[in-house]
Amino acid sequence: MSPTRDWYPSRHCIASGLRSVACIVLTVLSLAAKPLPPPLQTSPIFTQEGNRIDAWLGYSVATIGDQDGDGHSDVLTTVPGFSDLFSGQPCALLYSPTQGFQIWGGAHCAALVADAGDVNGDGHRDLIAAIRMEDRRVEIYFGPLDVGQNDFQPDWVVRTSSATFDMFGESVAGAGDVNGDGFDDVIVGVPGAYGSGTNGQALIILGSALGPSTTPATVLEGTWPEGRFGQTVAGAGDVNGDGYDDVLVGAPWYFNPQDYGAAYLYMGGPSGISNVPAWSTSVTMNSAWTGQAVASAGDVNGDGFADVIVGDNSWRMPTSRGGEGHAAVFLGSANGLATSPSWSVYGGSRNAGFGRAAASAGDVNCDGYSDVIVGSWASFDPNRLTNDRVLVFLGSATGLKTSPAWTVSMPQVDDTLGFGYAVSSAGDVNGDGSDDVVVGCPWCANDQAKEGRVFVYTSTRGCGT
Ligand SMILES: [Ca+2]
Ligand SMILES: [Ca+2]
Ligand SMILES: [Ca+2]
Ligand SMILES: [Ca+2]
Repeated sequence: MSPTRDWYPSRHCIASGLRSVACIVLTVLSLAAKPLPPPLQTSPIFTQEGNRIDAWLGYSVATIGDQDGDGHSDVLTTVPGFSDLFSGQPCALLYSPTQGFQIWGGAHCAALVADAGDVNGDGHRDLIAAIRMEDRRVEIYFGPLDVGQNDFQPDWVVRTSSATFDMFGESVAGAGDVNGDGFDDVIVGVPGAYGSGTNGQALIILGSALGPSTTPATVLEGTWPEGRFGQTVAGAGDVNGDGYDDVLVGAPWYFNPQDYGAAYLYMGGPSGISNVPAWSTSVTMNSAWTGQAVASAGDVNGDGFADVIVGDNSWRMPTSRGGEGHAAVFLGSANGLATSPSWSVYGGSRNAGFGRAAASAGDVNCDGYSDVIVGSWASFDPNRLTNDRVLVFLGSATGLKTSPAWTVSMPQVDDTLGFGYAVSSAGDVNGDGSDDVVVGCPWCANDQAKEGRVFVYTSTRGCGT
């Protein structure tokens, strides 16, 4: 695709309110100039294959800041298909720009990894991992991760003993600091917890100087039988600016009876997360699966209130557009999240699967507005029209732009790849001041079927220009 026209003023110009003559001249010249190239490279600075059949490398991707202290953000990915090879042994993989790609000793063949924030308040970001092996459990490793060493033992573990069907840890995320005590908190999804009035759960677990609590402070409950409440969870940031972080929970199988799938926002406060949702959204469309992705969008319009993104499947009529997928951004404000989305984008063709993964991209173009990355991947329909793609949309004073500033596609149409199944900000991997992105393709194959692959893309311009 062609890059969108955009103007990228320097940080100096933003800070000075564009008052200087140089900035005015720069503005005029920029507006008259050719469109700028995409904010991110279209070739990865780094890529790694699983190199083993069914390794599923790239199933989950995350950034957890700079763990090895080299001044560059590091990237973590899971490789859950190694679990039989490494039974009980380390198999999460970490990419450090200065140390390369290596097995990191921990997260026992986790399916999912996420940035837990700083749950014990020691100034280091911690990692939360969900393991789906002989049992389901969730582990937290306190940062800094022992890169290059074998750090086998998690610092915190919660497991389910006999409830193998509750899907414990189907989703995990950092929740931010929901009760304002200075310790970051986490959220764990249990979408298969059914029975006795339970219709899926999400557990809020509070951090402390000693680490996370062993029991949840709040158990959020779904309202619809088998709605898969907790299939997705995310920290929302502070959407209403009250100083307490808020959380998102998706229930993509919710059906009541016109709404298909739902996403909920729960507000933080001095005593933690309220167990009554402050906001919800749903789509009146069969098999919409609203909430298949929920994520903080960062602050896409720079007003100081965190914004959120919600993905749905959008099984639209006519069926020629069925399954194209859709994502919507809802803006925060002092009153909470807006009822209607400020940004609403569809996949554009049958079974494009747009919005099955979505995340904040950080700020890839260094303009002070958060940007968003969306995966459009892996149709099960062999007749679909588009390749797997990943797109980045730029924030602005008026919100997220509707045309992507950066798009990368897999070269062939192949419904088994999954390029964009997992997407995340990578933090600032190359140290140029602007944020980079990481993309997982767990069923990519280059010799071994479903070996998986991960891609890191860096910014083209950096800051200060
Ligand atoms: Ca807290
Ligand atoms: Ca809040
Ligand atoms: Ca905002
Ligand atoms: Ca930006």
